[in-house]
Amino acid sequence: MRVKLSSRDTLIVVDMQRDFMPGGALPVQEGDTIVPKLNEYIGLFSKKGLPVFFTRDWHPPDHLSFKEQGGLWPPHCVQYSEGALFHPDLLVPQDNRFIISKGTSKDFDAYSGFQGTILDNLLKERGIRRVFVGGVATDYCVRNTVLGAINLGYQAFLLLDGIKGVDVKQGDSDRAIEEMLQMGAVALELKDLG
Ligand code: VGL
Ligand code: ZN
Repeated sequence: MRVKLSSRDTLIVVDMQRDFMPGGALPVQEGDTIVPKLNEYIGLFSKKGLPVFFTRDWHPPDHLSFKEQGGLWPPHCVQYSEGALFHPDLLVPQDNRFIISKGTSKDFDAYSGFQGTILDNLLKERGIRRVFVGGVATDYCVRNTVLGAINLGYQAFLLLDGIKGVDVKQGDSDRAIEEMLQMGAVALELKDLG
């Protein structure tokens, strides 16, 4: 497949933060291995003058998703902590890039970059119609961001060579990919993009 990028396209890089990388608080196995590929996507979109959005988990220390508060996860991506920083090798351009913090209040979690954020507004005011999504985790925040985009009327492309999942249950990531495709997402790899 060949997809030609246009001015109505954007890249959304989901949650490429230290805590989601090997050695972090909530590691995604091999999560760091997609950094070079994501950097290529980022370079491509940037070179074409297209905006790049970076979502990040940005939790208060007593966030409801943490085990101590009865949630599912160990504490991760606490606001201003080292674990909340992006992977040190991730290419974050100086211009035309936006950082979207989510899960920022204690009583509300957000797996989707659209939940409780102004991401939809920022895309709409720029006339964006198609979103290209990569990052972690395939079965959580990537899945929810892709499905959220589709529900909001965007065409979503899933960057198959730029995602990694956690697989709390074996096969979760594969099932999430199937579900996204079923809901209308289109699977792509870097070589498909012009
Ligand atoms: C995520 C679990 C908890 C993710 C965020 O980015 O996929 N997963 N918080
Ligand atoms: Zn989280």
